[in-house]
Amino acid sequence: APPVRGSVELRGVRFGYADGPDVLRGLDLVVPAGQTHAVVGSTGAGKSSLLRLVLRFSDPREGQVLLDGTDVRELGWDALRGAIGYVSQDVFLFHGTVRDNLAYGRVDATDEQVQEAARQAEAHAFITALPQGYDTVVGERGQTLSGGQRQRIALARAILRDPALLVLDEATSAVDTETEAAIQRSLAAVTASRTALVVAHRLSTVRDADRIWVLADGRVAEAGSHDELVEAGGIYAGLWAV
Ligand code: DUT
Repeated sequence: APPVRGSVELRGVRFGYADGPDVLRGLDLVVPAGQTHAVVGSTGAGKSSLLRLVLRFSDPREGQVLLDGTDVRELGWDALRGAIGYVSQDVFLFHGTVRDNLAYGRVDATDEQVQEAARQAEAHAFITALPQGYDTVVGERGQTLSGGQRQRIALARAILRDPALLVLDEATSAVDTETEAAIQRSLAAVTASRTALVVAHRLSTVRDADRIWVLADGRVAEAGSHDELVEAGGIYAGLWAV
């Protein structure tokens, strides 16, 4: 098997928007290839800004963002887009069939590959329960899917594209416990063989992470495993009231 890739490193990253103040003030963070790391912190702590830098939607004022040891500013756009699967909070579904939405970015995928990805992402069951199954038209003015269903479609999309790194901005919307468990299994399937950086809003996601980074005021305030951070009794413990 090829080596697992997708390692991420931020070195002394300072960042702010336009001519506004610094939002990130000297961030150092490493996600080794193959691991799943979670980023948590209160609103405005800079979690989405961190993801923006990894995706190169923005560049830092100072410091470096590295993907597999190469500064993302030196990677071509095709290489960057090919290496990273991005699942945003607002999953983009276009007006088309579920199948076409799943195969977005992988138009060459066979029906078998599409269905296998959907199975892994825990999306197959609800898709087959739709009026026309995989041929059901969704998206703008189409069949409405719940937030949890949309996120699982996006995870299936990511499985199909097989990126080295998954960057996930977890949805904040409340879901029932059954959906929560399904999303959890889906996430476990996507992150099993690749690197993942997740802005986490669910306790179940951070519990499973190899390492948790707690951002506060644009800095890493705490880092460690769930148990270590609970034991420390700091910001993390307060966030989840555990
Ligand atoms: N900010 C801007 N312009 C933007 C986005 C954010 O000035 O286009 C500011 C708002 C905030 C800081 O940057 O003071 C950090 O925002 P970010 O969205 O990175 O924080 P978050 O931790 O992701 O917050 P949330 O959990 O509310 O998404």
